[in-house]
Amino acid sequence: MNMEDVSRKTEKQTTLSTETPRPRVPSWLIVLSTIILSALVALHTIIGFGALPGIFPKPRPVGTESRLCARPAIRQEWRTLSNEQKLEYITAVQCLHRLPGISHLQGAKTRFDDFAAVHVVSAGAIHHVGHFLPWHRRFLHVHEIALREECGFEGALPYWDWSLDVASGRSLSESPVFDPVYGFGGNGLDIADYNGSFENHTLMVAAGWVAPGAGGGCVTDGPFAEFMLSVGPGLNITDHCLSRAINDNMQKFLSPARVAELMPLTTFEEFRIEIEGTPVTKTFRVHDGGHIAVGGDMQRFSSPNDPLFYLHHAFLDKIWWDWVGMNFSSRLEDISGPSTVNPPYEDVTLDFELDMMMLAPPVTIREVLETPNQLLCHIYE
Ligand SMILES: [Cu+2]
Repeated sequence: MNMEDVSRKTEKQTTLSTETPRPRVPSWLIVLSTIILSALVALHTIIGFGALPGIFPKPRPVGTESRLCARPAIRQEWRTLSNEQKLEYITAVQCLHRLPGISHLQGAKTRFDDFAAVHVVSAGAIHHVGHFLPWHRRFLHVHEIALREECGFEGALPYWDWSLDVASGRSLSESPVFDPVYGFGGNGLDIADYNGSFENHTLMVAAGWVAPGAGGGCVTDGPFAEFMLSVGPGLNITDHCLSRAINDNMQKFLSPARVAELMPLTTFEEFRIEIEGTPVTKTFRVHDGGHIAVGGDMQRFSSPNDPLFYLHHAFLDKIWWDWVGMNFSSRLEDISGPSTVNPPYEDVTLDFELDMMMLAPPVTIREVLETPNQLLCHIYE
């Protein structure tokens, strides 16, 4: 093919392409499409961003894109981790327990104790208040940072979805979190006349609440057998072993239905009360239910003495984040509740500071609203 042929062919193609008739879109179709699109956008705005997830991605409030981190850590349910990942987490917790404490709070000998000590000292100010969930979110994050920076942990904090154990129909003690090798060990030694962490099980049964679980003594198997602690139990400062009293009578407060019924609550005020439980509610809810189901140290102000504290609270934190995700536009910045346990009450605001004492600098509630932001940088699987 010579140059003339090429130019003639090109010219022909050009001529052909300009001569091909363009499909004409009828004007009535353009008008109809515009109306349908506008209606969808309006509907989406009115009924919430979570309502049409398949059509629109979850939006972020204007200006927050730069607040989101690029590669958030993925917090997984304990049973979805590989055995290797489980051992990495357990090893990191044991490492924290070997490092000397820095808080100088009463009784805190190790870095692990530091966290229990701050929780004990803060306990009267961080429960049954508006910042209950934000404070614990930040507390878990600071603990996760310590595991990473001081113990070389490269994973993400796992969580324990106890509703899966309830749904299985088996005893809680058969949960993978209580595995003696790839878990946190099982129940405490059975104490015959154990009357509960508060010596009040007899009263609780009489009041028609729940019968106590067996155990009550030291955890005897697994990586935390004879795990020595110095803060607690409760407000005491005593060298003691990690204790548990696993209580299957608490299962009814930890079922999938109890998690599901939190989701439709429309205000943060209802949500925070319903997730936390007694004494504001008359019977247990998922927060106090999980603490009492494990029992022993986990049931007291010194509950971070049990490594399961972090997995239990991580699941509560996931439930809060899931709840926000149900209606992102109205729930993300919804915060309420008293800022103190005792009067005169003032409602917390987004500028309320979450005090971690010497563990970490304070941050505001606003800074922990989104788990995948630059500060927290995690999501839940
Ligand atoms: Cu707490």
